[in-house]
Order: sequence, then structure tokens, then C-alpha cells
Amino acid sequence: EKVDEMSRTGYHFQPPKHWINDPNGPMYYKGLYHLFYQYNPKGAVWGNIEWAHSVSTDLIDWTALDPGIYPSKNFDIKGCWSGSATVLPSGMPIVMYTGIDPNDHQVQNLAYPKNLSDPFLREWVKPDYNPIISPDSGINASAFRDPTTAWLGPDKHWRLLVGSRVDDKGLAVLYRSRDFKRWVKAHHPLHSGLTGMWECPDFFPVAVHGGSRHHRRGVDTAELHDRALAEEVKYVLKVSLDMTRYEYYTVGSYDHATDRYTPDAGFRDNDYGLRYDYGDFYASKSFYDPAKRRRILWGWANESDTVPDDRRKGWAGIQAIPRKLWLSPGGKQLIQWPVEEVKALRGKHVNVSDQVVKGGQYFEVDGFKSVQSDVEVTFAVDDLSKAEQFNPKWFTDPQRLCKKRGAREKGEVGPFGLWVLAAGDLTERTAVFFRVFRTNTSRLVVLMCNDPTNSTFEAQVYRPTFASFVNHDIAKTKTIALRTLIDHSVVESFGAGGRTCILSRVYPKKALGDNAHLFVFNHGEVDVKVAKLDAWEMRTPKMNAPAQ
Ligand code: DQQ
Repeated sequence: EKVDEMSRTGYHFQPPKHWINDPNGPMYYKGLYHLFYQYNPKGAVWGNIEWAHSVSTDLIDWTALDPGIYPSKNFDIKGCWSGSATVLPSGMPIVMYTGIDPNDHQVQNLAYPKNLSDPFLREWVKPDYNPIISPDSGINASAFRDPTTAWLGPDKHWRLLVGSRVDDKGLAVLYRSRDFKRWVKAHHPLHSGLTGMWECPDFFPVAVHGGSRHHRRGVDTAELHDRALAEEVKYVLKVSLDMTRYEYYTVGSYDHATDRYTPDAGFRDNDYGLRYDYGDFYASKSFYDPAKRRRILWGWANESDTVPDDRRKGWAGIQAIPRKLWLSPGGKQLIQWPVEEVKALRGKHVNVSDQVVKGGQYFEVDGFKSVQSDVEVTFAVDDLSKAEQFNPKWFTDPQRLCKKRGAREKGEVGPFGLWVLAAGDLTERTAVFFRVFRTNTSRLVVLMCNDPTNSTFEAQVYRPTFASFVNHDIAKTKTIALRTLIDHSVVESFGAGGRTCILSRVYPKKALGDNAHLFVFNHGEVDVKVAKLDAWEMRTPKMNAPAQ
């Protein structure tokens, strides 16, 4: 089939064609980063699911290998769905995944490499004792999937979670095993919530700041049982809600003796909680990278064009740029930032500094091709006294607020930000912007928005507005930073150093290739200054060329 290259990404992960969804079993093994992902080898819509497999030395250039795990046995004949890798203390990696059996039951299977000396881990053995976990009588066999990376408890028993649902309740069902082979369900789930099915749970430790210089370093899930370390860590539980297609996480404590997880005070354990990304980002999975002692997050970004568009294009789905993830110094949220390797793709550079953008004005950042670029900007706002009145009711629904007060809606302090993937005449543009409000207790509230309302002429395309508040003290700094990775149909933004992230898919018809422009705009009354803006063209890495 033909692949339509028009809105294909340059440096975001994707195979040469067909449908992709969830990242699976990411790991680092013998000098290589491995990424598996849900893949349809036959077309650009979901189906025939197997684990496609790619490797990289640097998370930038990717080589495609043959599929790692594909339907071949009774216990996975109707599909190899999502799962995770665990690297055992011996160094042996094991993947655990959901198989769909001939009765459409979801069962959990294990596979191990045929040849441990092959850093590519090309061949996987599925032992006959699979499935290792089957839905018992208390479990709904069509809502039982996506096993996590396993961790070892102080009692030397392994533990892992499987996502599930009972009525409206989402569950992280806990299993224990002495030998990784025979798994026994615990009497209670690790955690549950009244939010519908929990897909793709992820559970991992993060270092606590506590004055240490090392709080950005990652912690290996396998290190969990180490007591000394366990005292300096918090735990993150993330779940993906299939009802809304959004993910939520909490940070909390985990009692190794009782296997209970308790979110910290202030974390909302439901669909008003915190998200890794307030845009198009789902079924994410993290892993510990021992090479650089960091935790890396992968997440899937679906298309938002139509299914006929996807069939015509011959491809659908990308992975977001891998992000380093750590706990904020105050422990109130996670922070994410594109892995440092991404900088190696930066080419031609342009910059702007100390440029005032008066209320109602805008200017183009030219002299480079922005269609595939990395933009870092710091806005300075001196006069915050005029910030609009904030209604406390808005706290629960920033997305709605952004829809009401979109980029075209004039304000006082903001909206100011970037128009990306914009046509030269601005008939197409995606706005990434901030807007500052003041509560009646005189606190300043920063809203970050991605407004794709005018992103394309194509009427059928889904154009959701995405937004969140940014946990950033603008009264103190008088500045706010934004980094946006632009990649043809991807706008992936990191507000305030990675405190608020929003990924959005857009499909301009005119603002393509060299016709895509970048602007800075200020649609508020108050002047805003671009203190500093750096933008780079991004090179195209080797993206899943087949191995020789
Ligand atoms: N995708 C997989 C499931 C998972 C869902 C199937 C989440 O295992 O629950 O492709 O996107």
C-alpha cells in the first residue's frame, strides 16, 4: 500500500506504516533500549494485535526488528495485548503480557528470551505453563489485562498488578509469586477507585527531594525492597481510564508488609486528579534506565483525524517523545522533560531576546523551518496587577475554561504564547498559550492551553481544546517558560519546565512543509516580553528502518 507522508512525523517514534497503540515492555538491555508496541501488521486500524519490536542505542535512532511477541499459541491466539518487562536480579528479562484466548478471555502470559547473549532479544520463548494468571471466578474475563513490571518484596516474593474492573470500580489486582511461575491473587487489590476499568496500570518508586541532589534520578522497581532506600522514596500509581481515554496518577506511600498503597493527602484519586499529560497521551508506561539512572516514560498519541483518513494515509498512531520523569521538590506532582538525547537532533538555530509584544500584537519567528522543530521560550510579564478575576468553580474544569476563553478571546494578562504550524496568512494555526487570573484571595492562577480550533481547514477532524492549570508561582518569578516540540502533526508542549504537559495532534492543509510558520502572539491588554526564545530545526533520525 501507499503511505501518505503529508502529516507524518519526523522525529516522533512510528513504524513505516500501519496502526500502532500502547508502548509495551520498554527496557534497557546490554546497551540497547528496547521498545515494543501494540501493532496491526495488516492495516491502519486497530486489530490483529502483536508486539512490534524496535531497538535503539540512544532513544533517537530506531531499528525495527521482527515482531517480538505475536499470536501463536492457544493462550494468545486472538491477540497479544499490552504488558511489561521485568529485568530479574540475574539480568534476565521477562515479559508479561495479556493474551486473548480462543474464548476471548484475557489471560496473563510470560515469555523469556531464547538467547540471552543476543542484545537484540530477537526471539522469545513462551513456555507451555502459560497462561500463568487466568481470570478466576471473581474476575471479569473481558476486563483483566496489562500486567505491570514486577517487583520483589522484603519476603522475597514477586508482586505485580493487573488492571481490572468490577462494576464501576477500577482495580489494580495484586498477584504474588515465589518463582515467577506460580502466581497467587492477594486478598485485596493494591488499590481501586470508582472510575471504571483501569487499563495499563503502572506502579513505581520515585526519589524524594529531601535536600538531596539526586532527586531527579530514577529508582528501579526491583530496588523497592531495599529498606534504606525505601525510606527515601514515594510511589506513583498511574491508571488509564478507558471511559475517558485519559490517565491519572497519584503519589503516595506503599506499605510493603500489608501491600497497601495510600495516596498522599491532596491527591485526588479520581478523574479530577493529576495527569501526566492533559492532551492526547494514553496507555503510557515507564521504565528504569540503569545506564543513566533515570525513569523514562513512554506514551501513545492517537490520531485525531478520521478512520477513513487513517486508511488513506496507511498509518495511525505515534509515541510521544520519551520523557524523563521525577518527583517535584515539594512532592506535589511529577515533572517530565524530553530525554536529553533529543537535543542531538537540533540543527539550524534562531533566537529572539528581549522583544516586547504589545497587547494585541504578534510577530513571526522566521529564518528557519518550524515544521519539525524544538522551541524554548521564556515570557516575562511585569504587570500582573490587571489579571482577570478567577471564579473558583473553574478549578475543576480547566478544559472548559480554555474552550470558553480560547486563544481568540481577548484577555488582560494573556492569552499569550505561540501559534505553531501556522499558515503565513494565519488562516490555519494552533495556539499554545497561557492566561493569568487572580483569585479573590489575590492568588495568581496560570492556565495553559492548547487550542487547535483553527488548526486546519479540514472540517471532519476532531479538534479538542486541552488545558490545565500550571503549578508555578508567576507572582514571584514574573516569567513563565514553554517548550514545544513541533513535528508536522504533533504539538507536544511542556509548560513551566515540565510541570504541565499537553500533546495535541493537528492536521493543517496549508501549513505544511515549508509553508508552516511560527509566531509569538499576545492577545491580552498587558504587554508581554519574550525574554528569550530559542528555536531549532530538528533533524530526522533513523526511524525504524528494518535491521540488515
Ligand atoms: N490497549 C491494549 C489493551 C489495553 C489497551 C489492546 C489500552 O491491552 O488495555 O491493544 O489502550
